[in-house]
Parts: sequence; structure tokens; C-alpha cells
Amino acid sequence: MYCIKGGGVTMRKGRLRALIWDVDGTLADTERYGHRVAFNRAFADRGWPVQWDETTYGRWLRVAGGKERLQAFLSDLAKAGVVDLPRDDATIAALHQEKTRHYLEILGEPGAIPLRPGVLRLIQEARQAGWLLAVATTTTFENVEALLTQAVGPEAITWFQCIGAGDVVTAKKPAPDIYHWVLQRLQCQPGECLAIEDSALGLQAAQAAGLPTLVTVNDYTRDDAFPQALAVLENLGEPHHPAPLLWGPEPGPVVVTPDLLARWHHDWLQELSER
Ligand code: XBP
Ligand code: MG
Repeated sequence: MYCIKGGGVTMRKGRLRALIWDVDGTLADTERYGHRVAFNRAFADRGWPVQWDETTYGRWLRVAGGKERLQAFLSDLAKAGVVDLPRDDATIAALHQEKTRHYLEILGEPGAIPLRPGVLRLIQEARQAGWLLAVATTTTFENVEALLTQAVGPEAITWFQCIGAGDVVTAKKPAPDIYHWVLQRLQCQPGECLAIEDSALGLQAAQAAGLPTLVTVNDYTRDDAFPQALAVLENLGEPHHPAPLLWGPEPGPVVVTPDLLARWHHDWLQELSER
């Protein structure tokens, strides 16, 4: 392992040995019919005259973290003179707990929110390759556990050596803190890992921690800007259904495998060292 400098970050160059996964939008399309609906049910329970339609919710995704999103939204409504609802810390925390309960209920329905194409395959192939697996997410730990359990089974969470979730750090994405937290626990250097994200906020967080980052877009993030991503894809692809590549080091479509990632990762570090 040796040190290289480039793109404003210093990293130890090494072989790829860990995948760090974002959750919402990356492992699964959870926002539109999961989190959004859960927030709306929590508003309705209180009789509050607010609801997020699909488009408006998409705009509020620029604020990462459920509690932070609620706080920003309610402050905005008050500032605009629409409605002045309670938004002290205790109310936000209670409202967010109610939202989490609704979200877990939604995930409790069988087949509620499937994993995105290629996710389970790549997780299994990465395990076979002996790579470490981790999660770096803004969402609450129980949500990650429930998502993996309903989509795969109770064993899935144990495949991950480290789950960085929710309030384990105070500064949420786009701050790099959650990635630093995970890297420290994995005892890995950024240059030995690869992050998989779906949004500009997530990409910024991973890159600020020095991580090469693959992006799989969804309908809420398709128009985000993804400068310096390793590649930008529709999804991770399956052998019978390779994924269109929106931007990347080679022409698509592709099926993202450990071999492909190891090659892209190697070339990315090589290029960084030559800058
Ligand atoms: C996405 C988020 C989350 C969820 C809500 O996180 O911003 O805040 O929308 O989850 P990521 P909570 O893409 O990092 O997985 O309400 O549990 O915060
Ligand atoms: Mg995300």
C-alpha cells in the first residue's frame, strides 16, 4: 500500500476489499412509496393539514435525514405564512418516531419494497469474493434491518460487517462523517473501498471521504449532477438484463460484478495517481 494524492484527497492505494452501500434509493426504491407515505401517515395521525405529493417530496429530498427534512419543511411552511405547526426538537423526534413506525409497517407487508436489480446478486458475489460489506446511510438502523429482512431474510443484515445509520453521526450527508465512521470501523483506507450511491448528496458525502463512488440513479435523482463518479448507471444489471450506462469508463450496457468493479477501481486509482 502507498500514498497518492489527487482530486484534493490523499488515500492509501490498495486492492479493492470493501463495498459500502447507501440504502434509500440504492439498495431499494424506498422514498416514493415508503418514506413519503410514512411521513404523510404521521402528519395525518396528528390531524396536520399537510401532505407530501410525489413531486414536492422529491424536492425535499435535498434535505437528508427524516428529522432534518421535517424541521426544514415545517420551518419553511411557517416562514411562508402557510401554517405554523409545532417544530421544537421533542415534537420533531416524536413525529419522526411515528413516521418510523409507519415505515416499518409498510415494510412488514410481504414483497413491499424489493431490492433494485443486481443488488442481491452483487452482494452475494462480493461475499464470495471475500470482500467486506458495509452500509452508510442517513436513515434509521431499524429501517435498514427491516428492508433487508423483508426483501431477503433475517440473515441478510449479518452479511454486513458494519452498519453506519441515522444518528451515529450528527452531520448527515452531504457531510462525509458517516463514511468516516464506517471506514474507521472497517479499518479500511478509502482507496480500498468503493461506495455505491444514488444521489448527488450521497456522492458528495462519499467523495468528501475520498471514496471512489459508483452511482445508480432512480427517478428522483436522474437529473442530479454526478461529477467524478466512477460510473453512472441505471442500475447494477443482471446477466439477462444488463444496465444502461449513463456515464462510465467503457461503453454499456453492463452487469456490475466484482471483477468489473475491481478493474474500474484499479483504473480510477491509477488515473488519480497520475493527476
Ligand atoms: C435517505 C434519506 C433518509 C430517508 C428517511 O438516506 O435522506 O433520510 O429519506 O429516513 P440514504 P429517516 O440515501 O442516505 O439511505 O426518516 O429514517 O431519517
Ligand atoms: Mg440514497
